[in-house]
Amino acid sequence: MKLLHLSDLHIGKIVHGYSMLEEQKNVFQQIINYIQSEQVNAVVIAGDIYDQSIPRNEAIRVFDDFLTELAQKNVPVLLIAGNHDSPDRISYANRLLTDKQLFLLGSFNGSLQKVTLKDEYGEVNFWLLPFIKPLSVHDFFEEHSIESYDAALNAVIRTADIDYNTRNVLVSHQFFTKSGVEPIRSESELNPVGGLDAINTNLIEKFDYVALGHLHGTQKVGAEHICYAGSPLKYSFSEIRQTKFVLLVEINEKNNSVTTKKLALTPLHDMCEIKGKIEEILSKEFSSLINKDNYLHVILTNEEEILDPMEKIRSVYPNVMKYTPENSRTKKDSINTQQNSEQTNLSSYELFSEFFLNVCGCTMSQEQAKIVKELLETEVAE
Ligand SMILES: [Mn+2]
Repeated sequence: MKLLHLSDLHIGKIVHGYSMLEEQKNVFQQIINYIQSEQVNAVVIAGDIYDQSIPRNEAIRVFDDFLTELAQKNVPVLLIAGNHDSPDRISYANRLLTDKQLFLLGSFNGSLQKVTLKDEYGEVNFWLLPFIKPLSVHDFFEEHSIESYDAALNAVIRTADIDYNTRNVLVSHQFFTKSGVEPIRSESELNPVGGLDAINTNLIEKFDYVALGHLHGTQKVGAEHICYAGSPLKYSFSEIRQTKFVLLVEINEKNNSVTTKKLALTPLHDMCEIKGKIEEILSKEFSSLINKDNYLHVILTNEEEILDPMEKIRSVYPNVMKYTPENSRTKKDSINTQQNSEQTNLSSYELFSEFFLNVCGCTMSQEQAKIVKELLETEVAE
């Protein structure tokens, strides 16, 4: 059986003010082409369908078109909600859609959901697990104390009726790590604080394949058969050096190794970074070497302040998304902020007083101080 594993579509995402919808439509067409050329038997979408829990109308339409086209190709689709999705919206009409071989699971309802597909070697069980938090799982397992993501996954897997003598695929959208191995992370993932959400891969090693979503860089986690497909497009400048892929997974007889192959995706506009003084960057010599359609992050190294830098850059590079000054002043500032944040244990009032002093050059009057204190108190009360 050949699966196409994708994840983290983030349909409707806006990156630095630029809508990604046209990019997304284009990349979905590439995915449809792969389904045809590789004769794929099922498509697994491991969460973060939309970028927002209440997606914009245009985003819903783009997903509707994609899903309809998959259904018309008669390819079963196994899909779960990610942390960006609204579980109920993803589950909408899902009982009706199973007739079309579309298996959409938004909410966790107490146990892993099984969907069985068949190939020439027999049955393959797909276990669908939408994104879960310890608190949301806790209600279903009152006898256990579930305080961590690791404990939550443990309870879910342990209570599932999985026959490991048959072939099993887990579809999940959590942050899995192999102890001691640092994963590749991206800014667009919305990292939760610390490593509290990390789950050890020991819990899922017995599956024949684990189709993961959540991390935006394509990667294996501690084993050949536990994979993050990554997002189909670059969604932040931290991903500029990544190539984006969907994974073609081939599952044969039980215990015959599962193979994965990366199929590359090409964006309409690539995302890159250029660096230099503004006069260099705007020069013909420099700009003729750059694809001007690309989405750009421009790092300006001029020492002096530049008036309307974005406008100047845009006159040559229409798709500039962001610029950052980088000179002796900004380097000094960043050292200062680092030092400040190390010693910051100040109250909101103290922080504001400091801010006022920096901006106005004097301390607040008694009356001003009173207003700020009152405002801060109402803020807390709400
Ligand atoms: Mn994501």
